[in-house]
Amino acid sequence: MIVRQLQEAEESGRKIVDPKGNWDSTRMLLKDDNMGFSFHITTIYKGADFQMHYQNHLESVYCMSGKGEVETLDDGKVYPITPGTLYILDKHDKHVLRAFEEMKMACVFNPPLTGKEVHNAEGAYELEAEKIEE
Ligand code: 9YT
Repeated sequence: MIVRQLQEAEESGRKIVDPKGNWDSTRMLLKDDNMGFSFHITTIYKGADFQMHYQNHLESVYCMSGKGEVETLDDGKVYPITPGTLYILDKHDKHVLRAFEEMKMACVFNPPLTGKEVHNAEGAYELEAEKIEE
């Protein structure tokens, strides 16, 4: 069994900060743990308003705290996000995320991230990013 603590994960280099300033993500469980998914605790900063399109991954996002909304761009639907909301990008949906307050999210990716992914120009993660060395 593997046990990790959020604070220790942050301090050991697992916390990745978005170069565009919208979020940070502590990748607590990654591809080399061999679970078939990765698990991250993500903070979306207040006022963030940005587009993503995970062409190479499926992602589910559970809101633990804060308030915002997610808009799917193909149909223009807007879904409020409050604590307890789970949104599931089951169709690689192109979407915009907006944070009216800082939001704390638990995120799962399939296939798992390798470590240091940040968004490319399309708002996607490449499949083989650099690993986090501990
Ligand atoms: C909700 C979302 O996708 N935020 C961007 C960061 C991502 N969750 C990650 O890399 O953990």
